[in-house]
Amino acid sequence: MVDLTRTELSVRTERAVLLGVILPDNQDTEMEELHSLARTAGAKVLGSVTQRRSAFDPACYVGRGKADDVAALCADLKADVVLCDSDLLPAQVRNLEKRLDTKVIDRTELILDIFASRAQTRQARCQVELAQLEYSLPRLKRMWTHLSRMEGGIGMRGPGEQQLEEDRRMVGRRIASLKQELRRIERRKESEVRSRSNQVTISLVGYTNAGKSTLMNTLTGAGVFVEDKLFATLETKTRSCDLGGGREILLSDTVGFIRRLPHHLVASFHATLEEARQADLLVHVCDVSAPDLWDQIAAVLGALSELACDKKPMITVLNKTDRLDGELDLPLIREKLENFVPISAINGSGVAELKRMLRDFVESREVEAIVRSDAGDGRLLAFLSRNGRVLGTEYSDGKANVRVRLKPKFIAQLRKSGCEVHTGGMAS
Ligand SMILES: Nc1nc2c(ncn2[C@@H]2O[C@H](COP(=O)(O)OP(=O)(O)OP(=O)(O)O)[C@@H](O)[C@H]2O)c(=O)[nH]1
Ligand SMILES: [Mg+2]
Repeated sequence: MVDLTRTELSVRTERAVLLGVILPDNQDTEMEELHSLARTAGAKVLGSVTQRRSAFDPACYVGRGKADDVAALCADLKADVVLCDSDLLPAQVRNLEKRLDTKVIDRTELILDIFASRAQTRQARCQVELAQLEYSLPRLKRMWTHLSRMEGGIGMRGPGEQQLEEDRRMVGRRIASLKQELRRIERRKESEVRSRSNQVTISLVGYTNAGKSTLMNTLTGAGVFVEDKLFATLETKTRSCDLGGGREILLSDTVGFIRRLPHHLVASFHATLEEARQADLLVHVCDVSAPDLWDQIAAVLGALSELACDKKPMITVLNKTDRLDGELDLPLIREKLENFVPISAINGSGVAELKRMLRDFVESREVEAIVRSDAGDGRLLAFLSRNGRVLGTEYSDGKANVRVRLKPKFIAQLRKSGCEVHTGGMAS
């Protein structure tokens, strides 16, 4: 009998069997994605079993007959773990583990494990640990021995229920302290992002592995990490990007999305996605060579709406055109997308067109204005050159007329502080 206490959720070196229920509206490609997730997590995939059903079995996820087949397969292959393509209820995990006599990890736990193994900054580590504690807590019997060390040592603990209670309290304290730390980091991040608000900020968002980091490197030469695995990027990176024509923007590379994104992860990665939430424009990077392109697009749009940034202006980048065998189905794409551009971030085709679109966007955000001020008002002049593009200055009657391109919000700010500002294309 294997140890079913689920003390170790990591599957980094485990021998795994994949198990999926295909519901009537699910795609077969989802098992391929589970395979990628398993591979990314470091597991060795030995086999894969699916069952078509109209609903999950409430007790065991798959039917009992199927569960017995999987048990035999696991014994044959000497599997250590069964990775399920869905999120299971705590009782389903327990029942399935008993029937299969192996550890069972569900989809959210698998994704959390990948995030845990990749988190590098203090913030990412806290975010993942919080998500793991909140998600796994009801699914565990006990795994908190590692926490007792962090909490300063609990010593001998009682058996059974008493032990469980103690574990829960300890976990509760750890969750509270992680939340506190994350709030601190989040406040710092927010003010950091806000302080940059004088520059146009653009965020690369999209499905995991679509090529966001590759495009970031192409546009900025930033040298960020790229890998043909899921969730290569966990931390947002922001770099300035020269679009030509005197236009510079801030570009951020963000963490990728996936369909059925674990809700706890979205919540705890809120701060990481702060850049996307504050961005003036989203560039949605898609892998146009993916067989499930439209499902991926829908998953990203769903996640963006959960983050309340689905109303932002967006350009869709159809990346990896170099991998297409035939032509793009442009009429279909035009029907579905408003603003798109096909590119290859690897060989650079279409990138010039994307830059032109980004430049157009930046220019559309600014308004030309004439600001009248006392000629010696150094503070105002400094404000204008910091927050806009000064086109020229004329002096008359001891006044300076500064012609400047500015974001509308700065014009409002100037007017509010009593400054005389003229807009509306006048040159006089
Ligand atoms: N053929 C081809 N491959 C590309 C292109 N852009 C990116 N890739 C490859 O796609 C894989 C994923 O690229 P990344 O840039 O890491 O993707 P990402 O969207 O940042 O992924 P995550 O950070 O994991 O969400 C890498 O193997 C890249 O080399 C492209 O235009 N053409
Ligand atoms: Mg990336």
